[in-house]
Amino acid sequence: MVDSANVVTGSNFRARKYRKPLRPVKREISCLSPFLPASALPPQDVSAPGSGPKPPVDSNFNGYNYSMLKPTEKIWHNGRFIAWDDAKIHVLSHVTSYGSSVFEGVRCYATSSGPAIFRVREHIRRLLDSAKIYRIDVKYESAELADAMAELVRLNHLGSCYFRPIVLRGYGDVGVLPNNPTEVYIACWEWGKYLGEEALTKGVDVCVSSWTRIAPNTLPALAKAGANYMNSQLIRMEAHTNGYAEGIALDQSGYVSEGSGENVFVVRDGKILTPPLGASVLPGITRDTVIELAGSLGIPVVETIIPREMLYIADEVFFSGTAVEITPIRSVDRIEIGKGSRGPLTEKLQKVFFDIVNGNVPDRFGWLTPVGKNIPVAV
Ligand code: PPE
Repeated sequence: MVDSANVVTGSNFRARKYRKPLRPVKREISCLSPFLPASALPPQDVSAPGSGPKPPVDSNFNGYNYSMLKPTEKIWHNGRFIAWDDAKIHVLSHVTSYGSSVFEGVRCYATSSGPAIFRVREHIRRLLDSAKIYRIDVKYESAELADAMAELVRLNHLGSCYFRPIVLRGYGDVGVLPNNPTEVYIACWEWGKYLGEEALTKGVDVCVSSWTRIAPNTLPALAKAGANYMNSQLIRMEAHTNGYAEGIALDQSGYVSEGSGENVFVVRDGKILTPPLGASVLPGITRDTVIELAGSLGIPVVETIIPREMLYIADEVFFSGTAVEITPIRSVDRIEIGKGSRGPLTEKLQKVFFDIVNGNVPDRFGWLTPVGKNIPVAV
């Protein structure tokens, strides 16, 4: 059980020795609230995910499906397919001490004409952009990486899956200044619904995080780097500890940035708003997909700074991301959004999105790359 007095989430944390007994205070429960009534907390261990008792898998309360990783046969490593269990690195690899990795998350959908990878070109482009920002030299061409992904789906006999391409600085010298070989891995496995099965239809409860998103010119937000996810972990663990599915972080200026692993959209008066790339957000490929789809439906989308309180008064709020796809948000800091359920625009966007990725309608944007045939993938 969590001792609510020990949950330190806000800036008004008082050192233990000065702490007086708490007077009962009536306040909104949010990630920024330093004091939480015990009744508001989930009956579970608050240690890091992966350790200690795990919440029930079917629970949408904290919205995390812990039984996600099912090993497959093969992983691609530096141009070769190796066994799942052989995809290991040395503990003194540069990445373990210094967080020097860039990676991707990509989905392959089971369409009526076989498995197809969603926006593979854009994902590989972002991977190589992330590597370039960090001066990591990747010696593989985009087409080679895309072919490896298609081949992996075939070798692992998967209908649908999630890919994790990772570029990392490996084993060599020790020291911050890198003098280490680059290792490139691509793994894939079957992955369920990121925030729980019901998240897509019912929506999730989220909070505004007490943690600020990575500030400009600290860790570059346009790069999908492993190190950025230290900040994401703080956001996610805090949300989890306080009984929310996810946290939304504000940027350095206090404007809405993004979730620990998702972009954020707000709907108000028929218009869609999303933070600009300058608000420390990842240039999400699903974000771009939502913008394209909304445009094709004639719904105006504005990339603009969003004050925190706009979340509370929005008609709809939703997340986008490869893992979460398009997930409605039904409350923020326990304030109901709209009617407290999935909103009509969110549902409309989900419908066109899933119709395309599931192959129910023609792929008019050219977003799907079928893997069924053993042909080179053009990138
Ligand atoms: N912001 C962050 C911080 C982020 O990690 C993601 C993806 C997005 C936005 C959305 O980007 P895109 O997937 O291109 O639409 N998060 C990936 C990793 C999730 C994880 O838990 O690991 C993902 O969704 O695959």
